[in-house]
Amino acid sequence: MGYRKGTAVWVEDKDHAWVEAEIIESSEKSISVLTTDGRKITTTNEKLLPRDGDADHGGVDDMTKLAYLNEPGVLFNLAQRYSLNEIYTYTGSILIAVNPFTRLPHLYNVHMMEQYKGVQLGELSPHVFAIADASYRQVMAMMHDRRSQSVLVSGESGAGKTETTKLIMQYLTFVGGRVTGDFRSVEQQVLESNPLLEAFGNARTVRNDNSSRFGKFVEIQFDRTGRISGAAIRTYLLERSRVVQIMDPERNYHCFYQLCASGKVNQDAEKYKLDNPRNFHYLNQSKTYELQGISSSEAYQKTRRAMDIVGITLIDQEAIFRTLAAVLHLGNIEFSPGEEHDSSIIKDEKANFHLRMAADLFMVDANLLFTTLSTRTIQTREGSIMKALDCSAASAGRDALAKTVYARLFDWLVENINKSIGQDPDSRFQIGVLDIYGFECFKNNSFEQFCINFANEKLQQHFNEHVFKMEQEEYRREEINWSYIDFVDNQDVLDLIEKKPIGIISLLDEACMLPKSTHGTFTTKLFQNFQSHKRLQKNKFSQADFTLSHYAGKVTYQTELFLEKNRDYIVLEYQALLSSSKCPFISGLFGLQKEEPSRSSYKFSSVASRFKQQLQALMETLNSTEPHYIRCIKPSSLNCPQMFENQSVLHQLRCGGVLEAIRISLAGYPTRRTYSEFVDRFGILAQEIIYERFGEKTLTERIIKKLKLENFQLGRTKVFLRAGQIAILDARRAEVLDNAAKIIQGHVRTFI
Ligand code: AOV
Ligand code: MG
Repeated sequence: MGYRKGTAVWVEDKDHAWVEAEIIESSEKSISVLTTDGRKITTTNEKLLPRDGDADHGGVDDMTKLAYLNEPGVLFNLAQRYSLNEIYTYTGSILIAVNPFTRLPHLYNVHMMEQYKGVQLGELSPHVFAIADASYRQVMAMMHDRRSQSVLVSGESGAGKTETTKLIMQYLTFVGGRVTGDFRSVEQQVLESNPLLEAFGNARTVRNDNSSRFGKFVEIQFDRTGRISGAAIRTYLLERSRVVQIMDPERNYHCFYQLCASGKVNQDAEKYKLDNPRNFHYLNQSKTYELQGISSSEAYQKTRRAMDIVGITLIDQEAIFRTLAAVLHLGNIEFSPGEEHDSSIIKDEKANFHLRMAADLFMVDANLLFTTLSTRTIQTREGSIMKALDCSAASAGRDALAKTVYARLFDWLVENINKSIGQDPDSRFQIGVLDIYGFECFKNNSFEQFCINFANEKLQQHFNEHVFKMEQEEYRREEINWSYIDFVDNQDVLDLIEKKPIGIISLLDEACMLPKSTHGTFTTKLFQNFQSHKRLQKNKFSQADFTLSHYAGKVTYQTELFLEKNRDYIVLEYQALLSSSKCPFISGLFGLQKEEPSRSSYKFSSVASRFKQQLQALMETLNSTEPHYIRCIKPSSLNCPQMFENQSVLHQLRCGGVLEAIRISLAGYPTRRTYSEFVDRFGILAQEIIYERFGEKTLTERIIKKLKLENFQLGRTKVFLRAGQIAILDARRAEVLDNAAKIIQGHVRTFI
């Protein structure tokens, strides 16, 4: 299509993704445009997209109101709104939330919550409260079509998922709370579970000072009258390696620093000999100890208070912090080679002090702790023999013990928060809120990224199906045909990952169980089984890598640590050591599972398979609910307010499936206008009939037919147009207006 001079367009740009421009010349061979920042560019048709020259500078609060539902249109609408501190925008019923990186208290006060109560989505400005309210109203709807709801919050690290989740919970406890003023009401407990879990499951990373290192699904239960009557929290895949290994400028879990700073509050730090975090190996691998704007000792008090409210007894609180202290001392136990070949002894007096401290705090025998760390029992046909471990094996074992203890402690917390808040067995309706890690693609991607991206594929499938269904429903409501939509789904990637008996996870589990397997044999087998799978690629340079084409882009995984990280073995010696603790809390952490004696002292269980099962259960829950989607966007990689990086936002819109949702919509009839909107804008194209006494629907049809457009549908209240047709209409409109202007000018001239 040739462009008219002056047509408003977007032109592709290396730095800014897209820039605003106008056509200055357009021929068969080349097109010249003038950008609004004054550059003249010669370009081609593929690098141009139509732009709404009449767009309002304030942007639109719903993307579906854009004249051109294309990538740059969506991007600039968000940017424009963000510059006005309008951080929320709808795309149909999906809420896009752009992280403001600054507190906006006026947005979230009680007055705001009151305003959104009971108001239809779309009547007020887009807001997270509007989504929360919509889910609450659905739960409270007439008995016969009540359905459980879920709010799925996604986005990359630092995009604002956790903050958004907390706002939803705040709103739900506001509308569904009792006015009792009870310090330990269910609502308070639900709210306080957040800071508590954050203390133990969040840490500073390069992307986010308060990054969640676990996934979380909170199900809030309601009774018949719409009051909150219980809640259940499920968590997913806590990052364990962080307990023993961190890199500057990241930190370990917040709770460790809080404990070390507790000296100003009570005697914990002194009692446990934890004066300074700089003395502990698990903390001093990174030089970052403080968080900007946060006092660790105040945070410690907040955690204690949250524990009080949630209902963790003082005795258990003491045991929890003592266990954390034991983990820190454990990390300082160093080994040096013993006299016997490949054996180890405690390195020096200092290490010995930490050994005794750790044993004291775990309330186990110090000699047993040492034996557990420095030897391993191997079962043979002749009976069991004790094998000494060399220094590196002993240190690795020490770290494994620390990780296991921490992971158990975290699970204990979740379990006890659930017990304390209590489940309402009579509740039939819930609102679930999901705060799970977004899609990740780093320079180096390991097993964690594989699991996280697997989870995102699952959720993406759910999202696509939902968007697709919503489209169909709109068409059905408007009583038009919709037999043409076809979209690429991601079932094939999911099969590749999780299908039994042969999929990536199955092959990985197999490799973990066979003694001679390595990550190399695992990848070889993978490529043998999926020689020409279009979602799987080899890496030219490294045999041990594989690349998956995810819905959000390609990710290359380095498999070096896949086998090790997938193995969640429980070393029986650790179990024996800690269940011998005189502290019931600690022995309780380890007395739960009765392990069957096996020939080796390792018992393999697969992290990936367990995660897969958890996801399966989550999907089943979600499938029985009506979903609401919130896509969080991180506009600035520097976490600064009022910065908007186009390329990165575009990438996130793509990963979050926002553009995919738009694509699905484009496959159908993306442009929909009520008949009166249509006639208002395009009536000018058929002036001869506009004053006749036709209804707006008939007028619309006449206008479209006059322009010989095909492929439109007339619904009950709206006209539906295929992609690109609005551009034709706009071009004709511009022509007519142009001519009219010339005629007027002509008149004016003759007049003068
Ligand atoms: P995340 O949950 O998406 O990251 P957070 O919810 O922790 O991200 O948000 C990161 C930071 O952004 C917060 O600590 C706030 O400083 C700021 N922020 C986010 N939302 C808002 C808001 N609505 N108003 C003001 N500030 C906000 V991760 O857990 O890392 O994936 O694993
Ligand atoms: Mg988070």
